[in-house]
Amino acid sequence: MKTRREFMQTALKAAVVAAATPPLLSEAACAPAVSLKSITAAQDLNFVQAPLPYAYAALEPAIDAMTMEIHYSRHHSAYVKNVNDAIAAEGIAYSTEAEFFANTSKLSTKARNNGGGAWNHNFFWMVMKPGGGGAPSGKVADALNGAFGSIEKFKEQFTAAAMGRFGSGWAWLVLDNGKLKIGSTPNQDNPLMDISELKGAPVLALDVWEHAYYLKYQNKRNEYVANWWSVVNWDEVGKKLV
Ligand code: MN3
Repeated sequence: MKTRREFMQTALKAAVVAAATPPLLSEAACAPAVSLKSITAAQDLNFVQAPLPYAYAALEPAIDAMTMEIHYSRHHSAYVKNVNDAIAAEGIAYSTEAEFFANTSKLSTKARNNGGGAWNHNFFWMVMKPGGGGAPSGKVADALNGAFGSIEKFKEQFTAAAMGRFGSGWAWLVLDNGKLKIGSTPNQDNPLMDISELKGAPVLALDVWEHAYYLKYQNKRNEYVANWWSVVNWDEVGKKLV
């Protein structure tokens, strides 16, 4: 049995690899002009749960360890398993995540919801880090100031999107044709989906499902959102602005 230290070292190494090759962008960049489905079924899309790049307790006090553990090891892992089950059972032939989401309108509800859940959480873990938050600087600050007038106005608008999403869903900052936009999606939909009203490449995301905060915050989504800013990984946001 691995010690916790060994486990974390393995997880961190895997996270470094994952960070170097974001799944969507790397697959999109390598997407073949012709689907490989015609060549071999082994090329079928398979969603992977990225290793959590920090310990369950690392984002405390903003996000408590038990919430992180349940969120990652039960909710997220279930989305990954269920979307892969749907892909296999339904013979879904897309070979990249980008292609899968661009054709969401043709997918089953199970494939749509669980595919979104698999991708959205992989993205969410990456845009947070222990000791994050603070004021963004450099090109992130320039981009947010340019698009929203000030960092404070950006945070206000993003918070409003997170608070205004009725029921379960996500708040997003996206880059759409060079323009930064804020919005939200219901359930596990995301801005890569053809059916989404909000479209663009995700830059920052916040999970506002109750499972993301209820153990610690109960009905106080506003406190969860306010504290979440202290773990935002602005370095990762900057990478997505390139
Ligand atoms: Mn969630």
